[in-house]
Amino acid sequence: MKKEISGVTIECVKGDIVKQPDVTAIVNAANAWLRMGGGVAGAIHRAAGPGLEEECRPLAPIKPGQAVITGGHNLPNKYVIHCLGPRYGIDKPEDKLLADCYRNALKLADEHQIDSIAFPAISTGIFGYPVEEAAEVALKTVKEVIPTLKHVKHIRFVLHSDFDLKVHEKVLESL
Ligand code: AR6
Repeated sequence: MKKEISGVTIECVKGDIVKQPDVTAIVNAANAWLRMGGGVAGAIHRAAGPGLEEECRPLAPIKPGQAVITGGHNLPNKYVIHCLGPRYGIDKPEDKLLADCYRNALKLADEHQIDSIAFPAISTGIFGYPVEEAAEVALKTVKEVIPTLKHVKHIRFVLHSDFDLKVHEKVLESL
């Protein structure tokens, strides 16, 4: 499902974040130390190869809500933007910290003249953020940031399950 807001396309698809060869940057649901880990971070580091962890080392640790950028190494994407999402119930206020992830990632992308970017549902896996709440924060933040973007024209949410896709589509529809 797609929607256009102020000339920027927002899209929700079901899939794997490391299989988005047509976007310039993918976003990592990282850990503070920017190491391999599980979930999205594991998939990204496995696909990118050891050069990614090496490039990440001097950039770590990062704080909840922060975003940093690296190259894509063996991934088909030019860049990886690493965001540390809040741990639900622990890092507070979690909605502000989650919004910061999307805001900071998009700002960084725009500064690097990136035209297209794919996000996973940050914090909704190991970090325990309920997907319904996270989708509201994610999509509303993206809508809010769009008017400030000069280069980013395509924003894709890559969801791992039918349920997560449905939840995001419902919020996108209501934007
Ligand atoms: N592509 C797209 N989405 C995925 C993929 C994939 N390949 N794999 C999982 N998801 P998570 P978090 C979904 O746990 O909650 C890591 O170990 C998943 O179903 O990757 O921010 C880090 O090292 C869920 O909906 O990220 C951190 O320690 C969403 O992506 C911690 O986990 C996010 O799940 C970060 O936890």
